[in-house]
Amino acid sequence: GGGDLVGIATKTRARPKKPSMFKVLMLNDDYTPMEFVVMVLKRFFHMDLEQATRVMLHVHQKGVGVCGIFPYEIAETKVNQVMDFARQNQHPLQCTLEKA
Ligand code: NFA
Repeated sequence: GGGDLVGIATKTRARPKKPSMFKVLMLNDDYTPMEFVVMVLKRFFHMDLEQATRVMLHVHQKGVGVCGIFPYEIAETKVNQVMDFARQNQHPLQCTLEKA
């Protein structure tokens, strides 16, 4: 098994590795309305009004902020959902992934 590099048997078993986690980042821009960003954070990241407003203002003031941290496939889906919703509403809001 694992952990027996120098011949001492241990109880560890080979096991699938934990999924890598990815931050979903939101970027500031000059045009997307604050209310739209709050709506996005509530709709796709399940934030309440207070939390969504806090994250929106952080992005507005600092240029970038974390919407959440998820396994790759979920993070990618969230980015696509946000980008599609922004495009449908003709806002330039941008979202991206970064390995956590
Ligand atoms: N900066 C945008 C405005 O002043 C608001 C915004 C916040 C946009 C967070 C994108 C992300 N209307």
